[in-house]
Formats: sequence, structure tokens, C-alpha cells
Amino acid sequence: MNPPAAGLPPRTAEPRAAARFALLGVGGAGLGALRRLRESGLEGLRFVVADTSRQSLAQAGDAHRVLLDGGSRGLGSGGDPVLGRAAAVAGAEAVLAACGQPDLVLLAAGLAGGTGGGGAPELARRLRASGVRVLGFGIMPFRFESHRRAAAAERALAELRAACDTTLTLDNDRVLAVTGAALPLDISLRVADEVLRQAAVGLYGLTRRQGWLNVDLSLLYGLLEGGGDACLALGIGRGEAPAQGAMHAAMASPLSNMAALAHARAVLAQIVGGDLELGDTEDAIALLRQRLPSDCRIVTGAAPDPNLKGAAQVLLLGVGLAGPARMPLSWRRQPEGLEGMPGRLRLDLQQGAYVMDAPPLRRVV
Ligand SMILES: Nc1nc2c(ncn2[C@@H]2O[C@H](COP(=O)(O)OP(=O)(O)OP(=O)(O)O)[C@@H](O)[C@H]2O)c(=O)[nH]1
Ligand SMILES: [Mg+2]
Repeated sequence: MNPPAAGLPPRTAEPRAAARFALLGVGGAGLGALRRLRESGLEGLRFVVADTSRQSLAQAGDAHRVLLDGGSRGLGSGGDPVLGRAAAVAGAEAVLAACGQPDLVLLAAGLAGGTGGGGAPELARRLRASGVRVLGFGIMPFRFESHRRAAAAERALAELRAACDTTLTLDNDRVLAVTGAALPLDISLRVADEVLRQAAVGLYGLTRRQGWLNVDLSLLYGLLEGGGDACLALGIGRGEAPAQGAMHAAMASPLSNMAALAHARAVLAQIVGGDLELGDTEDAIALLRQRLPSDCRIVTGAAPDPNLKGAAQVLLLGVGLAGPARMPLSWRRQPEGLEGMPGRLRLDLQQGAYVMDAPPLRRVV
């Protein structure tokens, strides 16, 4: 059996409430993202994959599978979103059934594909119509793919955003910016899918933690319902003031454009740590507050995590942004340190988070 994913509480922990999350991967990219997520050992979530390609579904491991067929005969849609949508209409009931009766569906799809671009918005609409909250992850193509695919993905993104409660836009190009181009493709894609993993680990972990400051499920769902455009990051900090380090790491994550927090309507910030101090926690929230509009609603949570000795982890979710949190085209590799921060950021694929390796950060006050 896979070890528990970093960031999740031990399996023996009693859930606070039975949150039912389903992860739904639509098309090849969605399916691949879920497969990699599963390999990283997420327990307790329902995995569902839906595709027009029989061959691709054969690689879905033990996930619930749905073959979408609206005339594509199990051969894929060949990049045709019209065919992708027809297939989703035909398979929607089966997808709803495979998801169980979830409170929240995390739906991921590559929007340049026919199945992902045409099918995912259709499935999101139908899930919502049946009363399920949908958090969508729209994966945008690499720039080296064709203009035609880029344009198709933009159209699909507009549809996905209209169909989901809350949408995170993931640019595959971020991978090149974060890692450089010399990584094996599978690792690159792991990085590309990292925000989805962080969301699944972070949000599901949040529903299971028994904390000092609990974020009620109703609060979480309230943020996600009609959340619109969103950004999300996990950060880890160590040193003298780990919560502040973790907050910096999350706010500087190059995987989701966290600068978009400047226009957020509401933000969820959950801080967990081995030995959190009140002062450090307060200062971390103060750091966040500086980046937010003055009327932004902040929902905070704090919980102990014995696995994080001498470290803290922050989950940040901003909703109600001014538009999709895209990476600026000019964005390049992460600089060694950040302005005003002595630490060095690095992506830790084992922990699945951006880690601020401090030279210890002094308390702000
Ligand atoms: N992050 C990530 N992106 C992927 C992956 N596979 C494909 N992509 C991206 O997703 C886009 C759509 O590709 P697919 O998901 O294979 O297409 P599809 O949805 O299966 O649609 P059809 O094959 O046309 O029916 C591609 O253009 C890539 O940009 C993956 O594993 N991870
Ligand atoms: Mg495909």
C-alpha cells in the first residue's frame, strides 16, 4: 500500500465530518493527472476517470472508469470538442453514478483536447445541475503545441469557468519556468499536475484535521460555491518562524499565480505545524493580509500536525479573483530568494509543496 501523502494527517485520525470528495479526470490529461496523484498515495478519495478512448482508460489502474461514447467508438475524439461534448452528454449519467454522491468534485481536464475541452464543461454543468459542487482544474497547453490548440483551449476555458463553481487555471508552461526544460517528461508532468495534488491533499486534509481553529465544511463549501476564478498553493516553512516561512512559500508559489490574491474576494488560509506558536501564526496571517484587498474576507484555520516537527505548512486558497490566475508570459525561473526574504524556495516533490529553506526568519514583531 502507498504511504500516506505528505500533508495528510495519519490514517488513524478520526475525521471531523464525513466529507465526500471525488476526483474526476476527463480525457487523457485528466486521466494522467489522476494516475500520478494516485501513485503519490492519496487515500480516502474517490477516483473517477472518463474518456472517449478505450486505450487510455485501460491505463487508469483501479479508478472507476467511464467510457464516453457519442459516436467516437472508443477511439478518442481526435481533438474535436464537438465530438467530446456529444460523448459527455451520452456518458453523463454514468459519470454522475461513478462519482457516488459527493459533496465536492475536483474535475481536471486538458482543455486543448477534444474530450477535455468539449466534454469537461458539459460534465461540470451536469454535475452542478444535480446539486454537486464542482472545483474545476483547466489545464492549458504548452506554448510549443499549435496555435489551433491554444485557441481551442481558450474557448474551452471560458466554458469551463462558466460551468464550474470555482475554477483553477493551470498553465502547462509553468513547468518550464519552474524546472527548466531538461527534466524527463513524466517528472515535468508531475510538476504540471502539482496544483491539483496540492488542492486534493490540502482541501481533503483540511476536512479531516481536528484543529485548534477548525474550518467548518460549511465555510469551505461556502467559499467554493460561486467562487469563480481561484488560485491555490501549499507552502512549507522551517526555522525560527516556520508559519511565516510557509506563508511566504505559499504566496510565492510559481505554480499558481498567487499575485492574483491582490484581487481576491475571499481567502482561506490553513496553517498546520508540529509546534505552532501563536505569535508566529498571527504574524503569518499579518503577512497575508498585506497582500489582500482591505475588504477581502479571510477564513483561517490552525491545526497541529505531529509529522511536521520544526516545520509548518500553509494552504492558501483565494477565490473571487478578477480573472483566471494565469502566469505572465514574461515569467521565468524562480529567483533564488524573494524580495525581502533571505530564504531559498525549492519545489519538494516528495512533500508536494514549495519549501522555504530558511536561514531562520526573525519574528516580524
Ligand atoms: N498537465 C498535463 N497536461 C497534459 C497531460 N496529457 C496531455 N496534456 C495536455 O492536455 C491537452 C489535451 O490532451 P488530451 O488530454 O490527451 O486530450 P483529450 O482530452 O484526451 O482529447 P482527445 O484525445 O482529443 O479526445 C494536451 O494538448 C496537453 O496540453 C498530462 O498528463 N498532464
Ligand atoms: Mg485523448
